[in-house]
Amino acid sequence: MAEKLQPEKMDGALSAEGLRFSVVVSRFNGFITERLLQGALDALKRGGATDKAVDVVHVPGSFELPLAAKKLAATGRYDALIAIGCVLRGETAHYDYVCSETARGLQLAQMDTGVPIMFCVLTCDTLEQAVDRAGLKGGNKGFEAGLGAIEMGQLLRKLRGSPKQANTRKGRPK
Ligand code: INI
Repeated sequence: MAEKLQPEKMDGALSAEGLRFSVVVSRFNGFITERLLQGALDALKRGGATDKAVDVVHVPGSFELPLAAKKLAATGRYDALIAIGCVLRGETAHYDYVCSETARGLQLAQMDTGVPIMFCVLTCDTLEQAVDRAGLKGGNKGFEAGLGAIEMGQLLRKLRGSPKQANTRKGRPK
């Protein structure tokens, strides 16, 4: 039987040491977004981030997240960003516009700048669904986004061939 292929594997370590982060937070539905922010900061701290390595920026609503995130990412100061918002369905189509443009704008921002931006925008039908995801039954999506930011920040350093993540095998990042 042929030997199994053993491909090189690559991923980002879950260590925030030496990385810089920015968290952009929507004030709209702040009851939820502030809890997501606490979850994100908890993950960054547990990962080894220091106070100085993390900036927090507030914007009025989720719709404003993409522009602020893009400007922050373009400074070149950050390894990863976390965008936090909470959109709750109302009686009109407003919800759909805010959700789709926020998602589209954040994706464009990370693709344009090359800086990972975690999508921590809850899009819920009810407040109960949002509460569940901000520290109750569904965990805390901010915490998950914090872990994602660390992993993607490390992975991007590897992909850029940062000297800090020096290669130990010829020609390929470890
Ligand atoms: N912004 C939110 O972040 N969540 C919402 O649920 C929401 N609703 O329902 O209206 C919301 N609207 C504000 C929007 O993000 C902008 O701040 C506003 O339209 C000004 O541009």
